[in-house]
Amino acid sequence: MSTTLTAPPTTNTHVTGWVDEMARMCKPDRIYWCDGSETERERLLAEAIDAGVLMKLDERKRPNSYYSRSNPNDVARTEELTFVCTPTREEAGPTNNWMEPGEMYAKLRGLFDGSMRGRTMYVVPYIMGVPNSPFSKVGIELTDSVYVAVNIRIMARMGNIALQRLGMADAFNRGLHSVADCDPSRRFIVHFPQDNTIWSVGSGYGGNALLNKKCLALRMASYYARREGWLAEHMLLLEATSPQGEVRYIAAGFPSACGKTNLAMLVPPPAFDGWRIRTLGDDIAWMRVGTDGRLYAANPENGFFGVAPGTSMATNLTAMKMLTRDAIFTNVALTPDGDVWWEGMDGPAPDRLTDWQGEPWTRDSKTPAAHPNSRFTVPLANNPMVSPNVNDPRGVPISALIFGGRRSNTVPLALESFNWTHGVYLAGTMGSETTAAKTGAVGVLRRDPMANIPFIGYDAGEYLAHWLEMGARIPRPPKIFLVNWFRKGEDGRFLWPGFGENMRVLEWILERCDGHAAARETPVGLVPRATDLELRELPAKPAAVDAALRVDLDEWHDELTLQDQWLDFLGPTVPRALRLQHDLMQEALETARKARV
Ligand code: OXD
Ligand code: MN
Repeated sequence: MSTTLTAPPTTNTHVTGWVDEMARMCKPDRIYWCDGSETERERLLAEAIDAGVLMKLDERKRPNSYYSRSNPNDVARTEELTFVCTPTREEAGPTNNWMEPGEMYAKLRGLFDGSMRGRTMYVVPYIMGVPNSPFSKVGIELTDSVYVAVNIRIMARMGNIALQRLGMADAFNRGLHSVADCDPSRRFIVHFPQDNTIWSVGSGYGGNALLNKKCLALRMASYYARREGWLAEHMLLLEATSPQGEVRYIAAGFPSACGKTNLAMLVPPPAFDGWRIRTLGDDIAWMRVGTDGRLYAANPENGFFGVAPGTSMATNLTAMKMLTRDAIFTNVALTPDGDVWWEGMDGPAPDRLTDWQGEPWTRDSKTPAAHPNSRFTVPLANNPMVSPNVNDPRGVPISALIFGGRRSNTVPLALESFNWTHGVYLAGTMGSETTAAKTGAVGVLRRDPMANIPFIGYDAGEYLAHWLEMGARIPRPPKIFLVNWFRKGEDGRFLWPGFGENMRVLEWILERCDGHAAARETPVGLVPRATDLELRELPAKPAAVDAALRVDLDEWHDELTLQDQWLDFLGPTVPRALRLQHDLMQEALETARKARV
């Protein structure tokens, strides 16, 4: 029998009955109900330090901040071990792993049976979204990881507030998580959308273990969003204020570790004096049609779980400021004086460090000091440039939807779609070179619809159909754009300087939304000419900008072939409108290729 350390702060028998049932299976020594209080925060942190899970960083250098090192076999999302267990395989579609739900439950029960022996089961109730918002959702995660409990406390509104919001209802996500023996051969991250249930075993990594984030707020939410007529997307949210004081909102989707956090916190270059970018979110957007016919978006998270390497004063000043305190760092390097370091941080590397695996590191070391997917977790409120509207329960009205992949070729710096269907085609067939945020090879081109492929909780063809239907449901839809910050020249160097300079592209996009800026029509979309962009003081050569903006008809010929293969792979549920869109682009492209010779 487990000892209950704190009394359940609810009489909701749907909750208490389920916690009892899960405890009977996992057999923890103790059960602890998190209330979300400040006292509890200290208690959990002390427990984590005692258990060797967290280390306190030097209080003078990095106040109220902690360091954690994971098992080296557990440093990224494991998509190959992530499942969506709908009643039929077709419902999960070709981009998800699938197993019959009964069979999967049976397999996982075997792994969870007794997995929490000798450990505490933390009951972590949370709300995704602003508590008084129609957008928000309640979940409860049962976990044997104190690291997970303290991270969810940062990433969501956690504790009694969630149980109060739930009242006596049954409408909560049931998350069960055990690190168990952290063995990759017994690691599963499994979604049962029909039961509003997620079971995750064998990993403590954020995206696999903080079930509120990728599992609930994207995979499960996307499943419900389709049924209920809204969108759950892998997108940042930013607020742009022009020198004239006009405020506009942009949602932008990029694959993991492709600069969402940096774009959400962009600092405009000096030539953009008077512009201000403020952040609403850096990873997830829930979007619904508002009563005024516009698309409204809200960030369901309350914190940032960002990639550390590459973050510096030059690339993301705002992030560096928000990380000066109250953060948890995972798998970065440790300095001898109790602070953190990662590759890409300003200045030269310190002489000596302890690397992410706990080994001594010097500047001559051949391996990186911080893991390429090392992370920080920090509260949203720490961001000095957070938007004052971040907690608006209605969300914010979106002017532009931007999608971007990491493409060393083909895709120009910016591309505006001709209309909603064309935008859904461009985003739905988008490709991106893989990064360290997931296990497996890095730099491999894969198709990543809406930068959301790891997180679409159902058949991807149906997902694209849902996007088309959403267009028909939004009386005043945002425009859809593609961008590419990552195109390279023949010398292998990036053509566009990126980071703050991306403001130049954002300005063009906002002006296009207002019908001001000009663009050139190409067979694949509307592209800015160099003269359509504000390029004053840009630290790049005009030839590089021209190359970044170029639509190469031959590259696009190959790209359209790959896109066609992708639609074939997705299969019969791909909407016909997207097939026709492909054919239309191909015809236009071939006409242009013939006209060229
Ligand atoms: C993330 C990811 O952690 O996309 O946000 O992997
Ligand atoms: Mn992400």
